Order: sequence, then C-alpha cells, then structure tokens
Amino acid sequence: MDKITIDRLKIFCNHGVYEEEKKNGQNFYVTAVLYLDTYPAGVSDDLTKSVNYAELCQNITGFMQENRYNLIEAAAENLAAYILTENSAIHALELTVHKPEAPIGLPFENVSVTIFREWQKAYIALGSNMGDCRALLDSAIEKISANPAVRLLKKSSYIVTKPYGGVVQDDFLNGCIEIETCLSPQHLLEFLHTVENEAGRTREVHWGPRTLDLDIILYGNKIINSEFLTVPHCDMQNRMFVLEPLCEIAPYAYNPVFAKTALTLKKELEQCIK
Ligand code: ROI
Repeated sequence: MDKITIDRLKIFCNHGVYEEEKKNGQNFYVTAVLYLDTYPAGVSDDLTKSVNYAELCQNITGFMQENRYNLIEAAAENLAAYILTENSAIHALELTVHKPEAPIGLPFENVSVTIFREWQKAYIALGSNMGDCRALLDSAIEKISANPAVRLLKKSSYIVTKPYGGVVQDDFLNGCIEIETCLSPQHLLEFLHTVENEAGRTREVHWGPRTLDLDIILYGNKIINSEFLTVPHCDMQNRMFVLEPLCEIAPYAYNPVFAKTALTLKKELEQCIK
C-alpha cells in the first residue's frame, strides 16, 4: 500500500503522570505514517481524493491539546482511533508519539511509543432463540454499527434453524454481518460481549438457550488461538447456521486454517449431512 508520512509534528500539550507535567505542559512530537491508495489522487491531481495533510495536522494538534492522558501509550491509542475513524481513505496507520522532554532525570535523547492500527474486514455470526429474536438481532446490528470503530458493510437475511449441539431447546434465528473494524480481535470480542450483555445474555447452560450470541467467525486472514479467542471460529465448518448466512453475503470469504472459502466449506458440509 502507498503511504503519506507526517514527520515529527510538534505539539505543546499536557500529557503525563506527574502533576508538574499536567500543569506546565511540554513539547510532544507526532509521527504518522498513513497507509492509503494514493492512485486516485495521483492520476486526477485532486485533493478531495486524498487526505489533506494540513487539515490532518491541525486535527492531530487539536486532539492532543483537547485531551489529557497520563501515558503516551494512551495518547497514541486514542489518537490512532481518532485518525482512523475520521478519515475513511486511511486503511492503516503507524503512529509514534515522541516525548523528548520527559521527566527522566538522566541524559537521554528521546522516548517514544509506536503503534500500528488498521481497518480489517471481519464476519460476525448472530444468533438468538429467546424473546423477540428478530428485534434482538436488529438491535445488536444497530449497536454494532453505532460504534465509530466499526463500519457495517453487509447484512445477511435471517434464517430459522434447528438447534445444533444436542441441547433440546427452541429453534434459533441466525444471521451474519460483514464489518470493517479498527478494533483489535480482542477488543472486538470485548465489545461484542457488552452488546450481548445489554441484551440480557446469561451463560447458564453450555450450548443452551440465549437471547443473543455474537461470534467472530473470521477476522481478516488472521489465525488466533488465545485463551479467550479462537479465530477462525473453531466449529464454523460444522455449522450450517453460520455457513448459510455467511455464504449469502460473502461466499468467497476465506478460512486461512482450512485454506478454503466459505462456499467450499458449505458444499463439504452439505455432502456430509446428505
Ligand atoms: N444452533 C443453531 N441452530 N443456531 C445457533 O445460533 C446456535 N448457537 C449455539 C449452539 C447452542 C451451539 N447451537 C446453535 O451456540
């Protein structure tokens, strides 16, 4: 991807842990490497097809001066989210916050933090089999879309499905959405848990009835096996209630563990259950 770099934008502001830093302020410098496609602006010579770096520098300065953080990590994190959500042309961002006047009490040249954040495509499976299922799924999608760090790209139809997993319970209503997000997989998971909790989700019976279930099915082409999260979803290949709505909106969505598309996984599952 192409990039535009803003090098060491000087900003006087008041971030820091110590009272003196909060009161007196000091110089910070921001370096931002913006990853975007410069081709449309390159061939048209039209500023509206790119990022206006003068305007962005003003906005970065405003953000750094209007907000206060103890840590340069927090300043960088929040500034990155602000830049990515306010500028749809920027796909990814490497951001450095330098603090060369930090109160270290020893001779040093600079201290800085550098983070990389990007928009990624992800697929979320939705399910409900308690209460007004349709209203619960609609409201979940509304809440997900209202997060500035998420853009809703596609939404499948809802389908009624028989419960999978052996527990005797009511039929489910299932669907799937395609989103773009600049939340990390872990933060996306935490956000989805808050949406589930707001829908009154409790976790009583394993694989039992639920008001709302939101599962990350795919996140870019990342493979994640952490204590809290497995992506691609570890059982998606066996779940027609996931593959059918997924194939409706993204038949060529790619599962990097199996090196297969959603459509191939669905065809294979259809063969299995025939
Ligand atoms: N079965 C169906 N049909 N739909 C679901 O959303 C669903 N979700 C689950 C279990 C209980 C495994 N079974 C399901 O989590």
